Amino acid sequence: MFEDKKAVWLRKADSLKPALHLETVQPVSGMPDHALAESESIVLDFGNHYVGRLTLKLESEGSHPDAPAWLQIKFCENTRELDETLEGYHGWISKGWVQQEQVHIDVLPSELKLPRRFAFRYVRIDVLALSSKFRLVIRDAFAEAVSSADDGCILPLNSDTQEADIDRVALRTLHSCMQEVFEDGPKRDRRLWLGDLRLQALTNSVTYRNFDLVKRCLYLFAAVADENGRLPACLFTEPQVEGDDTYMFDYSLFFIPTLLDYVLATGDQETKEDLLPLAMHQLRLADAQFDPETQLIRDSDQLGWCFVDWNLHLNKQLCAQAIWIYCAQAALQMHDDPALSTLMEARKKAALRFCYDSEKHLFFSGSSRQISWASQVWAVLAGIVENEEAAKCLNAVSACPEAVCMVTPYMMHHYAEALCRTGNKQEARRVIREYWGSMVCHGADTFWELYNPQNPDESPYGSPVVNSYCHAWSCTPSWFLRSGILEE
Ligand code: RAM
Repeated sequence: MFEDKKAVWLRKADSLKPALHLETVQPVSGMPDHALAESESIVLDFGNHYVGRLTLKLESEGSHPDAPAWLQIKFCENTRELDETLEGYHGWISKGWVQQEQVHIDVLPSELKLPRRFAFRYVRIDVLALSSKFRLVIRDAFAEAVSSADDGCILPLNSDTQEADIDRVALRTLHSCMQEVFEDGPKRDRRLWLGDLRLQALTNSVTYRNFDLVKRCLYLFAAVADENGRLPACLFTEPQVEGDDTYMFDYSLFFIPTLLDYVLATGDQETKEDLLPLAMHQLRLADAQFDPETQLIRDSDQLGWCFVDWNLHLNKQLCAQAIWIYCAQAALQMHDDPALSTLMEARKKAALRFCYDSEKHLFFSGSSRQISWASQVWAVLAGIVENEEAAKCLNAVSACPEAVCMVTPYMMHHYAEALCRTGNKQEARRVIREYWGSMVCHGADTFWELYNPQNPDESPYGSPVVNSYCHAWSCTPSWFLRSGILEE
């Protein structure tokens, strides 16, 4: 499907590849004032989060080096990573992501230019071995930082200090994730994910306004649709553009609101006409997962069939139903389709009939009738309940201690947006100040992939050692603070 189009779409994406802005940066502290002996460690602090390549100018002091200098160089996005080790890590995500190198330097003086791109504020250098006859001098250290975001575009934000801090960190998050595509995290896993793209594009529209990058990413996804026209959850760009073999119900559908937001922000009708059939096709593909009798989506216990949030206990059935409805609405804003409209209403009714307790004002999900924050949030965003009823639903979940909680800034974004939708902008602002503000209080320079205030060590991967501390989907406070959505 769409086979005749893919080569052209890929060419369009290629032609929109951005030029990266380069910046040479140096540590603001931590440069040693003495020659280092074996077993010594230092921490260079670059003063902000950067994505780039490190160069060290190394020399020796004492006798002529009679052995290699053996160094471990660790790149950390925040201070907690400085002392973390890989020992005992048995998580399901590769430990290859941990930004740690060991190098042997045979000849001194020399310039060590690490080829790999890292995401970091801190660089810890451990001298694993020298000989007793010489010491190591770090004469100079600098990094060539890269991003496709142009900070010159950013207008100052008129707000109090806390919100200005949150906005600064959110902007830095987006800045570091903006490379040749909107990456999900420059530490891990550097791919273009549809769910992350949607929120980055939204924030980009009121900050860096690099719409060509959004357009490029839309075309990249279009070019990697599979033989049935289904969009993968994410894609690789190296060594050549290729879709991942991971599909998620919600992520494929999010192509639709991402396209809509892009068209609304730019008025680019040509791209809309070009990509709309593929967008509409995602809704049709999703139909196979609905029970034609009830119009309720069939649940699944397959991990990741639908993403929603990283809480591994979350049942996704109701969220999936709501996300389909939400995306159908986005499609209808681009294209009138009475049959789709009727189907959407039927699916709203099904959610109310089979999954809503109208006395408690709570949606439940799955055969265990699970109550979660995510279900209420998505039901509100999809307009399954509206106005006062929607407000009651969000109030009810906040008074329900057993409700399965939200653990990612990604899900918190949707909560804050749902609050705005019910008119409770004050509470949305409070949530942003409390949740993202608390990461700032913990010293965040960029916002994290995962943050559960109740359990700061939480990781869906088996250990926080592979968590990413600059993660695209957490950049949306700048959208809230700059788009006007929080204004009464
Ligand atoms: C994480 C990725 C990405 C997200 C997926 C579903 O592994 O880092 O940000 O979209 O999960």
